[in-house]
Amino acid sequence: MRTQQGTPIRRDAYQPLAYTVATVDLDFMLDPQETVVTNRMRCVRNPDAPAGPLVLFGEALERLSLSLDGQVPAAGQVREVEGGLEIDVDADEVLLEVVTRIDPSANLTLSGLYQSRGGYYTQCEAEGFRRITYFPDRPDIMARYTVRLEADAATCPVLLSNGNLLETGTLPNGRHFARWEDPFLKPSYLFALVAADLKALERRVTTMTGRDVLLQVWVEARDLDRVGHAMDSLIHSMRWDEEVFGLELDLDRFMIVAVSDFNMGAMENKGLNIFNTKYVLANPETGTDLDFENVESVVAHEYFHNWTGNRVTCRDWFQLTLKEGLTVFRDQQFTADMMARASDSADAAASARAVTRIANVRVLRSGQFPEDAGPMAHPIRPDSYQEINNFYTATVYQKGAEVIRMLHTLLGREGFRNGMDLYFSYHDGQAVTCDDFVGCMAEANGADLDLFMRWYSQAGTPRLKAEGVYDAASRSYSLTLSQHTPATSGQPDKLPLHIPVAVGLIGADGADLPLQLEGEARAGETTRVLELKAESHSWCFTGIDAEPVPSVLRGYSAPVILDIAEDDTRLAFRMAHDSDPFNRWDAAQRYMERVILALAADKAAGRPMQVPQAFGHAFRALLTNDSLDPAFVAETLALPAEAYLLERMEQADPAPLRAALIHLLRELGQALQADFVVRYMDLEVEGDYRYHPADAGRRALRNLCLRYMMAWGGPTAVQLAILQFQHAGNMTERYGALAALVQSDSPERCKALEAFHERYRDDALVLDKWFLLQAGAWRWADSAPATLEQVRALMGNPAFSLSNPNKVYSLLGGYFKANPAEFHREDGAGYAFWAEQVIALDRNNPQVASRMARALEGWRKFTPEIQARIRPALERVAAAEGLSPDVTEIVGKALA
Ligand code: B3K
Ligand code: ZN
Repeated sequence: MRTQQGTPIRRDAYQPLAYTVATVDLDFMLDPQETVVTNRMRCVRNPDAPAGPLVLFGEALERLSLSLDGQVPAAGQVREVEGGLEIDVDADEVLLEVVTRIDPSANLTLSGLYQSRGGYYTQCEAEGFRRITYFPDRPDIMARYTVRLEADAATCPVLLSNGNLLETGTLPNGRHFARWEDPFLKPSYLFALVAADLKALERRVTTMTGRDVLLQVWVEARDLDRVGHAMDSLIHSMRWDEEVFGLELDLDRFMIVAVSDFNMGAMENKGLNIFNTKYVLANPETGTDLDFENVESVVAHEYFHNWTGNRVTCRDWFQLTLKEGLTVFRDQQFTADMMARASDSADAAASARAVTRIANVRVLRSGQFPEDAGPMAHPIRPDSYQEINNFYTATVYQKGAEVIRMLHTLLGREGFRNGMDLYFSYHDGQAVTCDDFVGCMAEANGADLDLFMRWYSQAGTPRLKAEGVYDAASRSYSLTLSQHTPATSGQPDKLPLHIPVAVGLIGADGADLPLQLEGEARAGETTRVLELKAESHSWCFTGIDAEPVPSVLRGYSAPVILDIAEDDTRLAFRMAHDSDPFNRWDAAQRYMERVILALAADKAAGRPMQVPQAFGHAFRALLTNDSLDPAFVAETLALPAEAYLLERMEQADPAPLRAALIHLLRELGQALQADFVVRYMDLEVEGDYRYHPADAGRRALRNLCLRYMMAWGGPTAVQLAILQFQHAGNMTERYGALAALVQSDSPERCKALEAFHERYRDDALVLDKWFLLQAGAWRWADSAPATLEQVRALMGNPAFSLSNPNKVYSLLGGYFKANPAEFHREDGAGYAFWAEQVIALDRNNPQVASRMARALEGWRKFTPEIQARIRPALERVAAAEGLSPDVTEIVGKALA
């Protein structure tokens, strides 16, 4: 049975259960405080498992009755054990009926069955189903479900569950019911129900084989004007999966439901996806371009899970990346294709793809690299965990997607597709492992991927070193690649990985050279994928007339840190000429990172800060280059994330880093003011708002110009910001102007914040932005109020609530995670506040508390003085009474 609290669960301890479940028939009598769940299931002995009792997990359940084949169990036949029940069964098959009572209104964990704004919703992944009824709640138990829901007709006119609707009817006392049947086998984590007062936007579409299907997006009536984009995104996702992978929707009805209180982004329940409102609702007045993009990609992600996750699922939770890494990769490809498709030239399409890739890599570098360098470092397939909910990580998701992308790079588009086809032909309807997936990729392509499997077992970000030597006499260029993965907690020794490295060589005129590898017939390509499989290997390129500039890791072909000796001139050269847009962006970011870290070092040492002139020139050259796609330029001139920069410091120190960033923004804002103004004026988007990459790119660069100008804060800048704020035709412009004002010391910032609040006071999602912006505010003048005091004050705003995850993520998450200089203030008050809030949150919602707790897990990267201030806060949380396993694991690992 489930282990004792605090003992880790190990991947190598996997055992199939002695009894599985063939069919489940659930009956819900919904009531806010006393919901009664009757669960009748046919349990069958598993011939492939060692003999043992029937195991049922259960948590926070009140058991009203239990029978076996209609009989009261014999004395001692049913045993209560930690985490559930064990039942001795003689027969190969038994019909078990268990009736439980639960209290949805008191369920603030938002796991299991809970209430939000008067409705009932479920969240079962990973282990929420056991909070609804007793069940062998593991992903390898796949069963057929039928569900009957009964609720008050006035407050919950809509009754939904997975699959197809069989029957509805009215009952006495104002109640009504619905019966649903899911024709597909599914694990319990994909179960869902919704009973609420909702309205749907509906569309009927025809699938690739000519089946007519019904699509619905369910929201509260007041939000119906914000669901069009989610519906379009769903239809685009369906088409894309048909075209690219030959995968069709397998149900007659597919539903998306939006709920305001939700721990994560969304959930892929079979046929009934439940979403955080943040990833469904978007219209021009309330959603930014980024919101539109996020809605599209999350809708796609959850839809794609229908095949990668639902039809083929995970054998155990250690295999989580099997569905998550693969599905993130699929949604990234989808977004890139959608962006490219909307572009009006091949160049624009290539740039749009690069912009998508850049966004993916930004998330990896700022979210996953720190994780890989801290106490929570784990392979994409972890070896152990204490609380599975802590392992829905950037490593499992984002690095997992990079691992799938490497397979795609190594096998090619067609080879990858063949591997996917084989995967579904072997494993449809099964719960499998990552080895099964990679095995199909290998078999379909006759490829040897044994070495590649190390990506699944080794944690830590590999360092890739590239060194080139030009030999004029032989007209050859030799490139040596070597790799090294630093030790991570629990994994001191690392082995070499199989790394695809895309490489190009740039000639003095800025054009790519055709590549000819010594001893190889094939020639002419300008980018080659080199496969590094050992600690070090050299490649020799021939027929090269003069020393080239190498462009290594094009398109970011592997999730590694590239170490390459490049002086400023070379970086500026690649920033201007690299034909690979990703690497061109990367060159700019490397240059900017170098400048920022040098400024921070000057600040820390008490020396005056001085932005190098050459950098200013290179920056200006990009800013004024109007032949480049504005979206790309915006990415190139945007600051690297502070979280990533902290990772790159010898000893992380947020205060001088922040001073460096402010200095850089101000200096550039002043020196290039005229260029910023010209660009700003040119980029105005005419006409009605449309979510389109070309328009979004212009708005992004325009907002970036405003941000630099406002950092300097001349009167023109202030005037432009106020005008944009007041006359914005959409949220991207309004929010962009507000952000520029807030990130400045202009007295106008307060007025703008008030006006924004006034305008959107009843709009929860827009207020989340308002909270986030203030939580993330930098201090541009010593006289400015401290952010912590602002955050505390904002917690008293009637729109704020500790029990709404979105509010917590915006205000507290914004402060703990997106504002390092203010959070790590010298008096340690930020840490005391953190401890207080983590403990308070943990009483109600351990998953949310744990996410906030993770803000300090990387504490050992900071200077010794900062560490000394953080430790007591960690110890205070660790010592708190009744701490959840979720937070216990995080602070335990941090302090270990
Ligand atoms: N599979 C869910 C995540 C569930 C998180 C549980 N703590 C959403 C997704 O990845 O699509
Ligand atoms: Zn997912």
